[in-house]
Amino acid sequence: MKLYLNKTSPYARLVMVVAHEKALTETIECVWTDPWASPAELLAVNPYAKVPALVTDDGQPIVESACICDYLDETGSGRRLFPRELPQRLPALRKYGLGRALIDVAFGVTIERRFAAPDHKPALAERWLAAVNRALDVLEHDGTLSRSHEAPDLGDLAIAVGLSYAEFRLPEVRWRASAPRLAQWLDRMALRPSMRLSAPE
Ligand SMILES: N[C@@H](CCC(=O)N[C@@H](CS)C(=O)NCC(=O)O)C(=O)O
Repeated sequence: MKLYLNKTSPYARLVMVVAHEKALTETIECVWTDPWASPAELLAVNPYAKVPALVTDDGQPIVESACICDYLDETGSGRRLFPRELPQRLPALRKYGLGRALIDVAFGVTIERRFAAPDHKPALAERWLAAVNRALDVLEHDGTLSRSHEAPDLGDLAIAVGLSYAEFRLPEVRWRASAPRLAQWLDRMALRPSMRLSAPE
């Protein structure tokens, strides 16, 4: 398989975390790509010029991190990260939604700031920053997270990627003091090889 990715994309990181958890990294050729330069090789795989994008061994392109994670969960070995059946699927689904949306708003703030014209009031960035703060509060009070670092599902992994991306790109949020349980959980999650080996340098 070929995976188009870059070092700082939280979406690409989530895919790499899943690849590690499913023991698939040896089968993946990483193609380090700057999506913003819209290189022809990426466009041939993903018309949206985004990373991550995957090409399977039989040449099928898969775009969108959620779809790529699903494919890797299906084809890799070990525990299922996104359980198929209820009732186990429900908490995973709930956390996956929260984690993916955290990635979306934290990435949205970063990108709006990066591309905003100098005289532009970053109204969406402010809105999304407020959403990040509300989400941190919800996650701090989510009792189901406490032991999940031992056998995380896809929802836990998405939340961990979202939190560490927010910490990396939005250091002004300083959430650790107001969400100490969540901070402790993230520190435990960060010890997993999948998180360590996919961390941006
Ligand atoms: N919904 C997509 C988002 C992917 C995405 O926005 N990737 C960013 C890098 S973090 C990108 O390639 N942006 C280039 C662009 O939007 O033109 C996914 O889940 O894969």
